[in-house]
Amino acid sequence: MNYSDIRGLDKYADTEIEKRVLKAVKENPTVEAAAAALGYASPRTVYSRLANIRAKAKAAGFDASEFVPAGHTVQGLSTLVRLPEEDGSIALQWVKTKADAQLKERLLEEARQAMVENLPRAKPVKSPRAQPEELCNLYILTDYHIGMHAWGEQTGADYDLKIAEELLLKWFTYAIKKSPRSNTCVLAQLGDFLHWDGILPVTVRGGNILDADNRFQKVVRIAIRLLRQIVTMLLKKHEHVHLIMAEGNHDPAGSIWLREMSYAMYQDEPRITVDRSPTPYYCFEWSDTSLFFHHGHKKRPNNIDDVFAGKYREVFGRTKFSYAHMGHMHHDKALETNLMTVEQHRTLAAADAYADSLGFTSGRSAPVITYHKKYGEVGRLVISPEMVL
Ligand SMILES: [Mn+2]
Repeated sequence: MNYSDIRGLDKYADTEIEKRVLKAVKENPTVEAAAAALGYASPRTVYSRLANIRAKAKAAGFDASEFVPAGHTVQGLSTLVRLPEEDGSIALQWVKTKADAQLKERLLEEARQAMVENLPRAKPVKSPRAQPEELCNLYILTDYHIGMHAWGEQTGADYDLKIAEELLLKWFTYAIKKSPRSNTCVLAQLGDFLHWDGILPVTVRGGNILDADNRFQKVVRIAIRLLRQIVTMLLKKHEHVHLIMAEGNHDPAGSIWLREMSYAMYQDEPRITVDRSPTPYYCFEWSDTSLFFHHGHKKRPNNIDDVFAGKYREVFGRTKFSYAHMGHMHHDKALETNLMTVEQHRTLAAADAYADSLGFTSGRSAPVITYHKKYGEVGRLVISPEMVL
């Protein structure tokens, strides 16, 4: 006898001895073992107690078919009845079932529906009123290092998950409000959005321990929450939002799921495009203006112009103004080569103990740069944390 034979019988065992017998049958592999555990000389006493319980269950309308698993139907019952000269009672009953094909299909469909329901697809946001067609705002966000921990006493400014979340939302609120109206915008997240790239807070290449705040799942949750809010805010100002989630040296894997997640999340929003390029060199074309992006971990500002011109030969060839944007070093640098203007940007994030120990003291800010279809860069707004906090 196995456990399933006595399922549902507990509520009909109403004497102490019957409860003990049911418990022993549940806990032992055979009725003989249950009898031995109860101190009975023979299993007959156990059978007899079970028969009494079943008789009570039957009188109360107990129905074995209630044990039919989901997606199955009853195919037959097999009953072991005691001899009439014993007491003629039911000793054992098997409920034989088979899979119900239709029901199974329905259950699978329900499961599928449930899974689809849970996929977080953003709802389309109402379009803003007509914006200047010829302008495109570029929001630069680089080396934000979500999950980094900095102790102000040591580094000059505190930084943790809470500060990072508050600062970025305030920065974008301000930047969106103060920047010129424009039809299109590019959100260029230039890499190192996440401070580390897996369960252990260590650098990807060297395995050096990073100052972290603190659980990776919290970092991921806040990163997603921030991006969704920022994108919704951008959609209220701009007709078209283009997203770049660049690879950084701190988040080579993290940036992959950031790109793919953004793409899946906004599939139903025709006003958003997402750069899913797996190469760490990105490009956006705005009529006569071409914009190029790279974190800065593979190429430095002084030797990157030919990489962009070569990799995006056609875009480069048909545009008149070319600008490359980079991060990684956390401080400002700009140079103009024969091919394009190359700019390395500051970050909004505070310095960590590592940067402090090496004597890096970069200023903190991020720009919104406005490009005209015919004239290239026509405006720039630089916003520091002090301006928004
Ligand atoms: Mn970096």
